[in-house]
Amino acid sequence: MKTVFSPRHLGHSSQLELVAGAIVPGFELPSRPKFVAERIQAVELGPILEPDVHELSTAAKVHRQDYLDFLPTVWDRWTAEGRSGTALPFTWPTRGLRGDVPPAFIDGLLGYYSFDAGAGFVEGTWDAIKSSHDVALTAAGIVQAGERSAFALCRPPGHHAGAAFAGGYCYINNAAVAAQWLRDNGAKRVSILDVDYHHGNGTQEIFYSRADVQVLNLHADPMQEYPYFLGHADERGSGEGEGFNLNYPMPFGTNWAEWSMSLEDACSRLKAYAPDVVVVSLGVDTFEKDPISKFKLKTEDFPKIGARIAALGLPTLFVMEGGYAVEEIGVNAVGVLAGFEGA
Ligand code: OKP
Ligand code: ZN
Repeated sequence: MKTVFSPRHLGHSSQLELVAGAIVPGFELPSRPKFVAERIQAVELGPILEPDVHELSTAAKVHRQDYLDFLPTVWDRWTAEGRSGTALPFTWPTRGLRGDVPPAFIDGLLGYYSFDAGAGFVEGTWDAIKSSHDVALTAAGIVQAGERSAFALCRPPGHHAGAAFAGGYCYINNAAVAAQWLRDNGAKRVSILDVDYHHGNGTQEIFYSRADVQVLNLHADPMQEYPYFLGHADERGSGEGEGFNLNYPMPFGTNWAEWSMSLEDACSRLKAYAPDVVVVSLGVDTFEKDPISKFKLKTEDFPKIGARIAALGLPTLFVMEGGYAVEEIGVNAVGVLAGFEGA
């Protein structure tokens, strides 16, 4: 399996986050993909390629143009106010406030174009976002060209990013852009299977009223876990998209025996949809030792995920999402890929 990866993610660093009332270093560390790349080399999964540069025209079909125009301007707007550090929002247009008028000033714009304070900007953030997007589209091109699978080693991740908002470490929804590109380049139907511990609220929002992209999400119950305000089982799509969004919320403590039952159901629903290609939002934060998650999957379980997906017998694009047990992220993520290849 070919991997696509860009070192340009490294400029996105020094993130901070608010955890239990304290501001601490962010968990989404620049070192994460290095452990994955090292493991790919150690097990000889296949070559690691640099991405081609892609235009944002496909991204503009799943994101709002004004949002895409805003992202590259954040750091300049921030420094124009004499600021340094990390650009972060602190006010959001929630119930009772107007969400239809973008303010003119940077602090207001950051709130308007986000749903939480989990996606800050430093000088290198936009370049990292763009490189992650390019990684996803380059890997999609490998699958479209006829290979059975490819791995987009994206950083930053994407599945919390919606049509016009960042949040939860995500800015551009890499898996959504890849799915849209695959639709535009021969695939009649695409399934997105999101196995990250957190609900992919952005992916759900983007495709919620569409029948041409099926979205299946396995995740911690939003009654207990981030992102809290989406991901319930009764969210099944709307209009033409009715029935094409499926959520599998699971309680804290879920282990392989329980998690794999959701995977089995999702795979049978996916099979019935008969897509031309599968996009896997591959988070490995379901791991028992993940520092921000509360599921109980073990290292030995990850190859079984890959093997189950391989049994679908469909072209498959893996897109990296979460996973914060930095030392083990390589073994676990590559475990899924090796399991897919039958290694
Ligand atoms: C991104 B992905 C407060 C907790 C918020 C945000 C988690 C984002 C996960 N600091 N945590 O789905 O792995
Ligand atoms: Zn996650």
